Amino acid sequence: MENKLPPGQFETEKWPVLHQGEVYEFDEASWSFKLFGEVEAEKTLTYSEVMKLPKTISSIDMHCVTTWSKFGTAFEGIAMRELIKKVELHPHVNYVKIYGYYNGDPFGYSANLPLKDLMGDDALFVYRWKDDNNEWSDISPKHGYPLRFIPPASFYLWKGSKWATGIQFMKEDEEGFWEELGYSMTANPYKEERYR
Ligand SMILES: Nc1nc2c(c(=O)[nH]1)N[C@H]1C(S)=C(S)[C@@H](COP(=O)(O)O)O[C@H]1N2
Ligand SMILES: [Mo]
Repeated sequence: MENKLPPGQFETEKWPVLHQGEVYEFDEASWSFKLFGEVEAEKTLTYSEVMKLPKTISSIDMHCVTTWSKFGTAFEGIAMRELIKKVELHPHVNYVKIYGYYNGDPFGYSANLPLKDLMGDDALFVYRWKDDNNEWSDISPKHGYPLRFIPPASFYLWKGSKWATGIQFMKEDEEGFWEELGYSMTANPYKEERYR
């Protein structure tokens, strides 16, 4: 399955830019990352607290529902499983919603995902990538700086919230930004789950 082009997709070498609304401009003083929902105690982390968490480097394939796929981009970031360690989850938490900025609203964008699929090295909140010159550089504001979720390749890239601001832990699945507009809850590119 890996490195195989999903149906209806074409391969691109460059990393295209796609989002709704304005590009968020990072301000460390007002930035924070919130862990909330079905947890014993909610937690809000500062930028430096997030950046002190253990790092993961991994190479991830990206599949955008607008039909481009980009294979094997190397990212550095913080794995979902590291962030989860900061809170105590209630029993039966099966889904998460990952939030990001939309036109100045820190919780204006969101995407829902099943938690069980996000425990590996390929579910990363990234801040750095190996760029077109094969050098490590910060991801650009347009790609979601200072922190941007990249989902595993078994999900279309709209599940990857840019300018990430928090994770809501949930017992039941719940629609995010694009899902409310008719896009797939499960979004597997290999099964071409674009709409529902
Ligand atoms: N905050 C936020 N994140 C977002 C979006 C958005 O509009 N706002 N668009 C999503 C969509 S539809 C896609 S395809 C990817 C594109 O990511 P890229 O521009 O880094 O390639 O970002 C996703 N994350
Ligand atoms: Mo998209």
